[in-house]
Amino acid sequence: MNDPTNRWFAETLHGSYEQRLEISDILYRSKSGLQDIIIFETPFFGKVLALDGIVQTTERDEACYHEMLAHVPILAHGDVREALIIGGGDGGALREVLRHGSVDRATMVEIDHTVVDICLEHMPGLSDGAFHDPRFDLVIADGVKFVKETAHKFDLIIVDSTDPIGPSVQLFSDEFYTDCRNILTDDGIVVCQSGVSFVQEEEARGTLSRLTKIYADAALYVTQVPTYSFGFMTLGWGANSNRARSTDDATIRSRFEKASFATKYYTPEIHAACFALPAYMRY
Ligand code: AG3
Repeated sequence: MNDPTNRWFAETLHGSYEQRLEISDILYRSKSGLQDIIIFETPFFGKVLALDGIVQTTERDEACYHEMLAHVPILAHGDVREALIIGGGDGGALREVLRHGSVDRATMVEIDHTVVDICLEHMPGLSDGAFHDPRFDLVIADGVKFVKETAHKFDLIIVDSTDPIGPSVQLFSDEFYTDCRNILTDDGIVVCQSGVSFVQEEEARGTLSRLTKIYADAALYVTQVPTYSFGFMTLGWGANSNRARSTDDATIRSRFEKASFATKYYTPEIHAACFALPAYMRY
C-alpha cells in the first residue's frame, strides 16, 4: 500500500482499521537512514510527513498538536525562558515555543538531521522561520544521551517524538524521565506525546505511570488531531511542583492575551478543559 507508485498512503495503527490519505505527489522518500521517511502532497491535508509508516504531521491539522504541546505548559508556567525540545525536527513545536517573547533560548535535540533538512526544504511553513531565530540552537544527537549529560537547566522540556518503535524506544523509559527531571528548574515541566490512547493504551498508561513515579505532579491531557486516527491524542505532563497546574483560569487568560498571537486550536477555555479525561482513560 505504501508503494510510492500508489495513489494512496495507508497507515495501519490497528490491525483491523486502516487510514488512507490520497497522494497527489511524492516530494521525498528515503528508507536508507534511521527511519523510513516520506513527505507527500495531498489534496486535502496539504503536505504530510510520515515516519516508519505513521503520519507525524500534516499542514492542515498540525496546529492542533503543536500548539497544545507548547502553550499549555508555557502559559501555565508563566516564565519559561529556557526550553528544550527532544525530537520535533519538523519545527512545528519550535515555532509555537518561539511565539512567546519570554523564551530566551530554545534548544532542539533531534536524532535525525534528515528530518530537519527535508522539512525545511519541503514543508517550510511548519517551522515558519523558527530555525533562523537567533534564540534557536540545533543539536543533532540522541536526546537520551543529551539529557543525561547536559549541564544546563530548562524550564520546559517538550518530547515531540514518534511512538515507541525504532529510534524513540528509549524516550519511553524511567531512566529518560528521571534524567529529564534532574535538568528541570524548580517549577519546570516536561510534556511528551503519549499516543492515541484508544488504540495505544499501553503508551498512554505507561507514560502516566512513569511520570507519576518520577514527578511531584503528573497527568495526561488531551488534544484532538484529525489525522491521528482513533480519537484523542494524549500528552503527558510531569512537573517538579504543582505550581503551574494550580494557575487559575483568569491568569491563564491574561497571559494568553498578553502573549498576543493567533491560534487555530488553543484557547484559554481548551486549556482549562484539556486535563479532563474520558472515563476510559482513568488509568
Ligand atoms: N509526533 C507524534 C506522532 C504520533 C503518531 N501516533 C499516532 N498517530 N497515533 C509528531 C511529530 C510532529 N512534530
